[in-house]
Amino acid sequence: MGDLKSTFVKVYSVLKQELLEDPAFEWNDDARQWVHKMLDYNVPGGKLNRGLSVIDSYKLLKEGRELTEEEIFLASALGWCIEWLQAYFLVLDDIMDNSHTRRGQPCWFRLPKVGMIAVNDGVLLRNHIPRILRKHFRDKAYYVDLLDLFNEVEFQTASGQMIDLITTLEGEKDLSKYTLSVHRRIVQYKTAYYSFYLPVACALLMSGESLEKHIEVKDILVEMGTYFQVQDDYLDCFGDPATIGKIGTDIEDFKCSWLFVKALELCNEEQKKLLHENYGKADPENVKKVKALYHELNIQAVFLEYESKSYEKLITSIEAHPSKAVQAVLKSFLAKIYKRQK
Ligand code: DMA
Ligand code: MG
Ligand code: MG
Ligand code: MG
Repeated sequence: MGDLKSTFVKVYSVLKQELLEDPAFEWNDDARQWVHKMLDYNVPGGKLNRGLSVIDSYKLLKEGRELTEEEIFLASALGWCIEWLQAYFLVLDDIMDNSHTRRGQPCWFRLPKVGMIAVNDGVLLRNHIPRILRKHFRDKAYYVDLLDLFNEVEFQTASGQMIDLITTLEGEKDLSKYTLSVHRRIVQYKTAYYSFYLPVACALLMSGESLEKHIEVKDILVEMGTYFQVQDDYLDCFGDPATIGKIGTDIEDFKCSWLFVKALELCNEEQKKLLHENYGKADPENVKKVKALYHELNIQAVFLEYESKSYEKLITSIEAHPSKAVQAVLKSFLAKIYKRQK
């Protein structure tokens, strides 16, 4: 695994170099330096789970057959396209969520020299994806399907971000807007498709599979992605910022977080009043009161219960799948995130 990761990281340098020499632009030193720094700051610093999963999944789909160097390179390039997509969404997400840190450093837009240039950097990151695909996949039979896949998933993610953001407008007027079904819709779109379905779909396309034949796989991955975002909501409040690399802002931002939805379900009228008065405020005193109520309602235990139930359900659906290779892909993915602390 360590070896796979180092190969994967080497491919990043190749792709970066190609982008910095893209013949479609007349580069000068300033431009090249900016993009170089922007990429190093935003693309490779995460857990790389999504990117590595493309290679992992492709390997498992090949059922033990040794991969050629070209196959490893291509699977890695697709993995990096997902990491680029993620970087693009995160740079903009941090502006919209008014976040402070990401991956253990200030959010890109917080750097004094960057500010709102980060908006265009996000657009650039997004544009790098079709450039990478064009350079390395243009002559592949699955090129069009790949472009279509990235476009579809980007649209789903942006739509999820949109409902995540506009739900807070509704919620401020009316707390009854925050329900489990609204939460599910948000996280399915903003997180599950790009984080879980996309890596496996890339590996399937590379293996010559058609995606329409794998609807059950998609359903399981969307379920897994939903569980993953519930963990993200949990860690936003209860995670250790030093471990997760970011400081939570969901309470301040009035987010339709899983924790908040659960708290609303469990609280009495008096506690609901407290949530009304303190949720969605930037003052640390208000945030403290919300967190204290989460403790009082024992939300952590409710989460742990949810976590093991989700795991059991996922394992059951995975084991119902007819292909052992596909089962292995899905189980390996689940093992990476079960009970994660970051
Ligand atoms: C983020 O949801 C979703 C995308 C598409 C970036 P979030 O704001 O909860 O993520 P984070 O907690 O990492 O800011
Ligand atoms: Mg965010
Ligand atoms: Mg967000
Ligand atoms: Mg979050």
